[in-house]
Amino acid sequence: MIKGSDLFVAALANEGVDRVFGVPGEENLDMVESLRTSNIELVVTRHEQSAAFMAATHGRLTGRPGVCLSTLGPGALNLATGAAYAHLGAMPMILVTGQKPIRSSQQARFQIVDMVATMKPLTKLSRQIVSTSGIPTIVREAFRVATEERPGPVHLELPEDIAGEMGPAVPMVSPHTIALPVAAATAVDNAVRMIRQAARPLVMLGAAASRPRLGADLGEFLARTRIPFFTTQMGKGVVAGRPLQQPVDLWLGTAALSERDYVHEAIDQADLILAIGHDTVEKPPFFMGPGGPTVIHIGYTPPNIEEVYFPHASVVGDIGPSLTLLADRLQDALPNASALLPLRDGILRHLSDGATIDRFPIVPQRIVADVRTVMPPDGIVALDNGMYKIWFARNYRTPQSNTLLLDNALATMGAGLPSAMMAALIHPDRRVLAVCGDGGFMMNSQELETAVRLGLNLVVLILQDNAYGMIRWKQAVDQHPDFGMTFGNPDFVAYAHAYGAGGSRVEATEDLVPVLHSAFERGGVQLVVAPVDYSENTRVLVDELRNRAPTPADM
Ligand SMILES: Cc1ncc(C[n+]2csc(CCOP(=O)(O)OP(=O)(O)O)c2C)c(N)n1
Ligand SMILES: [Mg+2]
Repeated sequence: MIKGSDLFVAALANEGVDRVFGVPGEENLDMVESLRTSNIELVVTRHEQSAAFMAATHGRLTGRPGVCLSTLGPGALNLATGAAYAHLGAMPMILVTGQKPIRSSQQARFQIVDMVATMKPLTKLSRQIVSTSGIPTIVREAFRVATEERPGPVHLELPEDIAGEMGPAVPMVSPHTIALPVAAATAVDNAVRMIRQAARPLVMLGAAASRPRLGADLGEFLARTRIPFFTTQMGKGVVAGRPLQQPVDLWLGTAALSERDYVHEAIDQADLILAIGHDTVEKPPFFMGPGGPTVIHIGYTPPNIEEVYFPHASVVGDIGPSLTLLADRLQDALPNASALLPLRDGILRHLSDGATIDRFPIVPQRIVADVRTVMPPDGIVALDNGMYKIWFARNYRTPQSNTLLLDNALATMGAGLPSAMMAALIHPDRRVLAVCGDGGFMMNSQELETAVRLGLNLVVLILQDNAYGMIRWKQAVDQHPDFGMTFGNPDFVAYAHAYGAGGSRVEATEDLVPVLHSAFERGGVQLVVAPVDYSENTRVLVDELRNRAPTPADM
C-alpha cells in the first residue's frame, strides 16, 4: 500500500521532474511531505503567478514540462495568468492544485472554486484525480499531452483526501519518446514544385521553429537552399549552434511590427513565403491579403486560418525531417534563391541606427546595442513586456537559439524576472539578464527574495520612465491627451539592498556597459536601474517608417 501523494510524487519522478515551483496550502500538506522525502526539490516562490511563469519557461527552454503547485481557490486562481502564458506560448507545463476533500465537506464551500472548469480554456487538459490507483496513468497522460505538439499546460487537481489516502502500489507507466510523422510525399512534392517556380522566395521562422527538439535541421535547410529568411518575434534566434555568419548572413531581420518596417521591403517583394513554424498566437509579422505572396505553411500542426494568415499549401509533420526532405530536392536547384538578398544590407543598416546616441536618459536603440555588447553569444536576455520589447525584437541580434526570451503571445507583464530566474537555474554557467520596465518589474519584484535565496547569478535591468511607457506612447500616437499612465517608484537601489541583492544606478549613458559588466562580475542577484528616454518611439517607429519610400509592392 502507498499513500496517494507518495504515488503522485513518484509519478513526477518517473517523468524526470527535478523541481516543483509554488506556494503550498493546507490542502497540499501530504504532497509537501512526499516531496520532502523525495529527490524532487520544492522551490517556494512568493506568488503562484511567478511559479507558473518559471515552470512554463522550464518547458520552453528544455521541451520537458515544468511543474508548479498551488493550494485550492485563491492560490490556484493565481496560477491562471501563468497557465494562459504557457497555453498561448506553447510551453509544456503541469499545474498541480489542491482541493478540499471530495468525499466529505466538513468546511462546506469555504475557499472552493471550480478550478477544473476555470482551467479548461487556459490549458490543453484539466482533470481532477478521484482515486489513488489512477495516479500513474493520469500523470503520464498529463505529461504526454503537455509535451506533444502543439505543447502547452495541463492542470491536475489533487484533492486532500485522495492525496492522504492509502491505496495499492500501482506500477508506473514508463515514458517513451513519440516520433512525429514526417510530411506526406505529395505535400513535399507540391511544395518543391512551388518553391522551384518562385522568383523571389523568402523564409519566415515562427515561434514553433524555436522548439528545443528542432535542432540543427533548420540551419542546414537554410545553408543548403540559401533562401534568405526573416523571423517573427518568437522565432528570433532559432538557427542554433551556428557562428554569427553562417547562415545568419541570410537573415533579413525580425518583423517586430506588422507592416512598414524595413524588413517589410523584403516581405512585400517576395512572391513566395515559406512560413516555418508560424503560430498565429503571435502579433502578425505581416498581413496576408489579395495580391500578396503565395504562402506555404511548414508546421508540426496544420495552420490556423485567420484573416491575415491563410496559406496556399501546407507541409505538416515533424519539421526537421520535412525540411531535410525539401532541402534534398531544392539544393542547387533554386537559381532564384538569393533574389531578395541584395536588400539585406539596406535593411540591416537601419538596425544600428541610433546605437551610438549618447544623450541621457538613454534611448532604447542604445540600450539594445549596449546590452548586446555586454552579453556573450550564449547569454540569455529575458524580456518583460513594455516598449523596449519592440526595440529588442527589432534590433537585438541573436546568434544562438533561445537566447532572447520574449512573449509575443499572451504578452503579459510580470514574466520577465521569473523567466530569467528559470533560465539562470537551467544555465548557471551563462550570463542571464532580465530586462524589465518599471511597471512590469513591480508586478513580480517580490521574487527577488526567491532569486537571492536560490543563490542565482542574475542581473535585472530596470528601464525607468515612471510610466506605463508603451501605453503612454500609443495614447500619444492616437492623439489622446497624456493621462493616467504615470506613477512613482521606490528607490530601486535601496529596494535591491532590502532584499540582500546588489543595486546600482546608471548616471550617464557611457556608464551603462561598465555598470552591467561589473554587475555580472560581482555575481549574485544585481539590479541595475537605467533611466530611459522614449521620445525615439514616435520619431522612428511612427514618423520615419510612415515617411519611408514605398516599395514597389506598396504602390
Ligand atoms: C499584466 C498586463 N497588464 C497590462 C498590460 C498592458 N500593457 C502592455 S505594456 C504596458 C506598459 C508597460 O510599462 P513598463 O513595464 O513600465 O514598460 P515601459 O513600456 O514603460 O518600458 C501595459 C500596461 C499587459 N500587457 N500585461
Ligand atoms: Mg515604464
